[in-house]
Amino acid sequence: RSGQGFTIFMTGLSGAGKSTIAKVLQVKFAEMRERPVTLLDGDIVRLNLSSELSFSQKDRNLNVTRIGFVAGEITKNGGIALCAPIAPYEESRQVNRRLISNYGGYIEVYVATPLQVCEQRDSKGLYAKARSGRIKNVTGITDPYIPPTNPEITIDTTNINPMDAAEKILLYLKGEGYL
Ligand code: GGZ
Repeated sequence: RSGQGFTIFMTGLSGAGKSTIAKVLQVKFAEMRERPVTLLDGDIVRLNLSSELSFSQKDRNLNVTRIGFVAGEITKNGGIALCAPIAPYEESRQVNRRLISNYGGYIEVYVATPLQVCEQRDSKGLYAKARSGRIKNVTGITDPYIPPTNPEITIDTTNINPMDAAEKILLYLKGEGYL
C-alpha cells in the first residue's frame, strides 16, 4: 500500500478534537514528503464548498458526500485527504466509504469524546447558544449524532492530547502498510 492514496475521515461532535488532530497529522504528513496532503475541515468546507446548505439531515448528508467526492478524487490521484466534518449520519458515511475504497484507503476515525466534555470546552460557544435556544439543530443537543458502526479507529480525547491521538492514527497506518 505504499504509494497508494488514502482518506482519513474523522467524525464526531463539535469540540471533540477532529480539527486539532487533523492539523497535527497535516504537519506530520507534509514532513514525510511522500504524498500531497489536503485538509477538508468542516467549518472551512461550510464557508466555501457548502455555503448554501443548512443543518437539516438532507443537507448534512449532502455536505458529507461532497467532502467524500473531493476526498475520493484526491485519493485516486495518490494523495492524502484529511476530512473533519461532524458527519452525524451513517448513510452518508457509508456512501463515502464505498466510493473512496475503490480508489485507495479509507480510514474512518471516530473521535468519540463525550458531549459533556465537548460542551465543557465549548471553544466556539456553540453549545451555549444551543442551550439558550439562540440556534437550533445543534448536533448532540437538539440534533442527533449516530455513532459509526465500523470505524477503523476510535479516539476519546478526554484524557489524551492531540499529539498522542495523531500518533495512534500513524501507528495504524504503519501497521496497514500505508506508511
Ligand atoms: C452543528 C454547527 C451548527 C449546528 C454551526 N450543528 O465546531 P465548529 O462549529 O467550528 O464546526 C461545526 C460546523 C459543523 O459543520 P459540519 O459541516 O462539520 O457538519 S455536518 O457534517 O453535520 O454537515 C460547528 C458549526 O459548523 N455549526 N451550526 N447547528 N454544528
